[in-house]
Amino acid sequence: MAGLNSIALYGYPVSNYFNAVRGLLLEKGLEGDYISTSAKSDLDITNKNPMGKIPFIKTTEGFLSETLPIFEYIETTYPTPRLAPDAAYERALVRQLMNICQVYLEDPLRRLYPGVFMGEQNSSSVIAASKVTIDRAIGALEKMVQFSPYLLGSEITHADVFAFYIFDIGERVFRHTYNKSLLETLGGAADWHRTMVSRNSTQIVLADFEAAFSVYLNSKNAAWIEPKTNGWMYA
Ligand SMILES: N[C@@H](CCC(=O)N[C@@H](CS)C(=O)NCC(=O)O)C(=O)O
Repeated sequence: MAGLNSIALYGYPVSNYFNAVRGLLLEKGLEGDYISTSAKSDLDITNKNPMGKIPFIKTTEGFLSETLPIFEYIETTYPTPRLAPDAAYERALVRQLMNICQVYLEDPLRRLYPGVFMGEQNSSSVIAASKVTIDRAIGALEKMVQFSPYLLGSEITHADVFAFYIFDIGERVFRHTYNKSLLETLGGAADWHRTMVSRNSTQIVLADFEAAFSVYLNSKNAAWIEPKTNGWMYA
């Protein structure tokens, strides 16, 4: 990777987690090639990421997986420009938001992927259970986010980069399953999403996502059909 001799990124651009790490690297000015890898449980990958998931990175000291610790590692290794506050409490607030997004928003949305993106059916119990957790997460986020214009203030942080890729794919899942907009459900999120889309890093990541996602949806005979209209997410 250009300017990124000590970190190599593994994964593929359909993954919101992979895209979040790539987005952070780009925000740090660390664009370069990545090593295209799909998630598997074979030895070839589990000796690099014990869970066999993507993304993972290779550092000068060894492999590292799980997106939140990868964010932390990148921030410590490449502190400029800063995307996480120095002060312990403020930094922990950023992490708190990311954790809530990962556990209570991303995870229940992901449980719906089979019926939306993978040519399978979601059971009514999964649809109902996911909605309960997503609603609770949105209620929590309403209490936490500022949208001024970023989630936690005037400066972009890890929370924006991480949450953006959850909301971006989550909008598709939520619309398809519940027939309403996730971005509209969290008031102010549509403007924040627009702000994030306008960033150079996001444009690069989304260009690769859209190309790879279209191939993925076709290969899975997905129920979700990607709208062709520009700005459909805000309609
Ligand atoms: N907790 C992990 C989640 C990563 C994850 O779920 N990656 C997906 C792709 S978006 C994956 O590898 N799925 C395949 C699998 O679960 O086996 C992280 O923070 O990186």
